Amino acid sequence: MAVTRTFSIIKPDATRRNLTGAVTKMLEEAGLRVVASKRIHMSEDQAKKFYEVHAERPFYGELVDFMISGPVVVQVLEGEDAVKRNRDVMGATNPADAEDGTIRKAYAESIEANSVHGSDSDENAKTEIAFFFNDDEIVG
Ligand code: IDP
Repeated sequence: MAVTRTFSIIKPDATRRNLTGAVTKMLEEAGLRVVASKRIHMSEDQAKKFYEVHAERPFYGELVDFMISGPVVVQVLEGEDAVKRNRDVMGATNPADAEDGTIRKAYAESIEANSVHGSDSDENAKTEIAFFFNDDEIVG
C-alpha cells in the first residue's frame, strides 16, 4: 500500500472543548503522521470556498457559520492509504451512525458539529492541502 497524504480539520466544536490533543492522538494511533499543522480562524470567504461543493445543500449557510465560530486546526496527515485510513478513524458523518473506536463516536456533538473533516479522495486531498498550506510548511 502506498504512503499518501490527506487533509484534516479539527473543527470548532473540538477546539472549544480542548480536544485537539485527544483527536490528534486517535489519528496517530490509527497510523497517521502529522506532517503539517496550524491553528487558524477561518474567514467567512475561506469557509464558503472550502465547502463550495455543498453550496446547494440546505445546511450550507449553517455549516459555514459553524466553521467560523471558533478556531480550527488544519493538518496534513501522511500514512499508508491515508485518505481511507483517516475516513475509517473519523467514523460516519452522523455520530449516531459512527462505530465504536472512531473520533466522531467518541467526540462529535451532532451531524454538523462532528469534530473532524477529512478529504474523501486523493484528488480532493491535494486540492484541500494546497488551499491551506504552502509546500515548505509540510515536513514529512
Ligand atoms: P463528511 O464530513 O463525513 O465527508 P459531508 O457529507 O461531506 O460529510 O458533509 C460535510 C460536512 O457538512 C459534515 O462533516 C457536517 O459538518 C456537515 N453536514 C453534513 N450533513 C449535514 C446535515 O444534514 N446537517 C447539518 N450539517 C451537515
